[in-house]
Amino acid sequence: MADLSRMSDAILNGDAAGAAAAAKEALAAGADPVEMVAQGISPAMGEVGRRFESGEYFVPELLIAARATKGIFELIRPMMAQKGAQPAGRVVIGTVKGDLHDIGKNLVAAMLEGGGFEVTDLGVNVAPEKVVSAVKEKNAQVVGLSALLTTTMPEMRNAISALREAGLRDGVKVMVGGAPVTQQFAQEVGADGYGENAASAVGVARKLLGL
Ligand code: B1M
Repeated sequence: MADLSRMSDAILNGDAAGAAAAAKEALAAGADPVEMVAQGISPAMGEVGRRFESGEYFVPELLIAARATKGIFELIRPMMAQKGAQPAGRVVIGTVKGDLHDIGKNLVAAMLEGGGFEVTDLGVNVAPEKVVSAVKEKNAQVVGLSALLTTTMPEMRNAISALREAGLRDGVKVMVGGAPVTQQFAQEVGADGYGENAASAVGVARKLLGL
């Protein structure tokens, strides 16, 4: 396993050029892109969130750390996509209406891509009707919904209701996640699965599709 500590440190310092350079070095040393997300980017961004909560970091530090991860994703995304010729399944993912947090959702999307899924990322502030049209357009088998605010969690229920009203609910599995979301909440809103973190989300999606 290549040393990912330089890449993680660069993310924590918001050093986009250093993070990309360290990621290139790790790849050259044989690092697996999926492991780079699970064992490098994901814990580093978790630590960024922790430092924000404890008052060590403020909004600018958060945003430049997130920007540093984007450069790494640009490097590794094509390599992740090459891994599997046949997609494991088609996933449509987004952060729910009213919610602009996308760092965790981006990690989940990257891990799913690395796990061989074809992922359509709808971005943030995704209204239920947009979920419905994307499921139709992409013929999606899994819908992934992320929420970071307690005030936007009910949008998960709204998106699931919209799928039901559009007659699509039986043909698609819904996975939910995000810091305030729990297994119990997932059951309450009628989701099929709950992903606690980016790494476990891949296993949940596979299980939902019986893989
Ligand atoms: Co905001 N924010 N934020 N924020 N922010 C939180 C969530 C908060 C807990 C901070 C706090 O006050 N302690 C709080 C919510 C409180 C609550 O709801 N009870 C909060 C607030 C209040 C707000 C604003 C309202 C602040 C304001 O303006 N007054 C505002 C809301 C804007 C909006 O959305 N409408 C706001 C804004 C922002 C920024 C823009 C500054 C920035 C977001 C930048 C971005 O995402 N591009 C931001 C950030 C960064 C945070 C914290 C610090 C970090 C979130 C994060 O990225 N964590 C957060 C506090 C915290 O969580 N420590 C906070 C790292 C990330 C890797 O973890 O997102 O949990 P996470 O994702 C994990 C898992 O949850 C899981 O896997 C991921 C990787 O392992 N997961 C899934 C996530 N989605 C999944 C989906 C799945 C499966 C697993 O399946 C589909």
